[in-house]
Parts: sequence; structure tokens; C-alpha cells
Amino acid sequence: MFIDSAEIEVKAGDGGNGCVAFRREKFVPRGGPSGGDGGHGGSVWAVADPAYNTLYHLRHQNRFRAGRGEHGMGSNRHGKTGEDVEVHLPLGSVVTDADSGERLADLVRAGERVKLVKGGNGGWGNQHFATPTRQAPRFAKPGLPGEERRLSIELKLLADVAIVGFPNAGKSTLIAAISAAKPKIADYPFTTLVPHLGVVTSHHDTRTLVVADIPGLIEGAHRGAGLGIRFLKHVERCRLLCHLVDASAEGDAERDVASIERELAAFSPEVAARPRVVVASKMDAASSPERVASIRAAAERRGRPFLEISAATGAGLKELVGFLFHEFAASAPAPIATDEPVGDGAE
Ligand SMILES: Nc1nc2c(ncn2[C@@H]2O[C@H](COP(=O)(O)OP(=O)(O)OP(=O)(O)O)[C@@H](O)[C@H]2O)c(=O)[nH]1
Ligand SMILES: [Mg+2]
Repeated sequence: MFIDSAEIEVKAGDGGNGCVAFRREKFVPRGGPSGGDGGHGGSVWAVADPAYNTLYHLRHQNRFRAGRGEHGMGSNRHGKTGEDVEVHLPLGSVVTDADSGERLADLVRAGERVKLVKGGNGGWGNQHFATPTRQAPRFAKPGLPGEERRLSIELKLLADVAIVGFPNAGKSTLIAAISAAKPKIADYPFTTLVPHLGVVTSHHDTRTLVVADIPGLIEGAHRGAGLGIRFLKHVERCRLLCHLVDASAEGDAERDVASIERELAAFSPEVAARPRVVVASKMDAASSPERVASIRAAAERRGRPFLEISAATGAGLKELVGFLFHEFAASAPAPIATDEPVGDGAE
């Protein structure tokens, strides 16, 4: 299942107590204080792990506790440090403190580690408290408690390009045609219920782009219509939007284009302002030349580039992929390199 938000509780280990002890050796009468320090408590870390695509695993475990520090011992022996604990999260996870709203981590690189809560310091043993006038301190410090937090985690997929559009516009067919991704394709709306990622390889070199197939949007999505806009957060980090408009549908495309724009704007003005290319899909089955002309006109009115494709025949796909790479000419390689559907494919 594709789960993209979760709440967890994390608790770092308490520090061990310092120890009160004195040297007791046969030929050393009245030996000095020898109580060791308590060990530090373990911390809890977030680790960006490409083996995970969703937050589903946090359904089974939502509490993480690091080990406590051992208490100090006699003969100046320190207590052992408590064991650290790691919470593995997919790339694109944003971790915030559920109570204060403070953003603690935004994991974008594989292997990145961020400390979520810090273990408590171990207390000092009595050996630290000896002074010339107090040679036999009978006290030590207790360990400090480990931090504790409630965290909320949001997964926002990391992709370069997001394919958006009405249900049935041909988004999944497109991603299946240009990458190894295999989302479900069918002749009815809302076939795709969760976002899918695909890696597209350049025709000319070894560059890759991560493209996201976003479930269809309809008018009123921001008020919850259809699948709503709950998946639009996955568009937030995409630098380019590829807006598919079905050329096989009837009527003037202006309304169709405007209604997707309104939904994007209602979600986030920033997302609505992203670079966007308008793509007429299903050109092999175009309903009329007027329909295609109206899609082109809607793109021109907005100063957006316009392309025509047919994922069925492959026409225009090379140009589209070339265009996408051209837009990203100066950008770094994509952070994710998997063609896995996000989730277990249960749709
Ligand atoms: N003739 C033709 N049909 C297409 C083309 N692309 C997609 N289709 C058909 O259009 C229908 C919808 O395609 P999908 O790729 O599932 O559409 P979608 O945009 O992912 O739809 P949702 O997941 O429901 O939002 C399917 O029956 C496809 O076979 C095309 O280029 N030409
Ligand atoms: Mg689909």
C-alpha cells in the first residue's frame, strides 16, 4: 500500500547514573573516590533508505526507543553507551516535530542521516567531585533523561517531471511508453490510485530523468472531488509539469486546461507557476483538427510550449523526451533510480 504520511514516537535513551565508590585495596588505606561515569543514552536517527518507497512499514512500528546508558561502576569504570536506533525512511521524507512544527529533516540523498532525538548524558561518578577539602565525596550525578518527541512524517516524492491531467488522459500509457514503469492502464477514469515513478533515459547520453505519473485531477479536486488533491504534494518537488490534454475528447480545450490550472493553483500558487508543457495526447485518435487546434491555442495563450504525442503509436515521444532533457540540460542526475511502482501495486 502506498502510504505517504505517518506519525511516530521516538525516545532517546536516558544517560546512566554516575557511581559512588572508593578504592579498597590491601595496601592503599583510605583510597580516593573511584566511581565511574554513567554511559550516554543512545540517540534515534532518521536514515534515507532507497529500499523504501512508502511509509507503509511505519504502520507496523511507530515507536522507536534507543538504549539507555549503563550506570557507572567502581574502579573508575564507565557505563556503556546506549545503542542508537535508526528509522529507515524513503527518499523525499520530511520529518517535523508534531507538537512544535519544527522541521527536523528533509531526506533527499541516499544514506543521509539526521539525529531526531539525542540520548541523555551520563552522570559523573564521584571521582569528579574530589577537591582538596572534600576528598571523599559521597555523591555522584544521575544521568539525564533522553529526549522524547512525537514526529510527523510526510513523503513527497522526488521526481523531475510530473505528468498531470484529467483522468483517462493517457498519463499512465505515456509513462509506460517512455520508461520501464508498468502502472495499470484502462479505459476508465481513476485507474491510477497512487503516484508511480519511472526513469526515462536520454536517447543521446546516459542522463536520466525521474517522471511521476500523478493520479487524475478533476474540477473541484481541491474540495475533494474525485481523488482530491492529496497527491499533489508529490508535484511540489517536480521542476517541470507535463500537462496532458486528451486530443480524442470533444470540444474546445480551453476549459479543460483552465480547470486543471485552477486545481493546481488552489493547491499551491507556487506549483501553478512551475514551468509547464502542454501536451496533446492520443493524437492517433484525435476527434477533430479543431480539438487539436484548441489545445495548441490554450498553450499559446499561456505562453507554454506545446507538443503532440501518441503513446499508442509512439509518434512524438522522441520529441517529448528530447524536450524534457533539453529543459534539464543543466541539471544534476536524478536522485532516485528505480522503476518500481510506489507501493506494492495494489490498486
Ligand atoms: N488511441 C489511443 N489511446 C490511448 C493513448 N494513450 C492512452 N490511451 C488509452 O486511453 C485510456 C486511458 O489511458 P491511461 O493511461 O490509463 O490514462 P490515465 O491518464 O493514466 O488515467 P487515470 O489513471 O485514470 O487518471 C486507455 O484505454 C488507453 O489505452 C493513445 O496515445 N492513443
Ligand atoms: Mg493512470
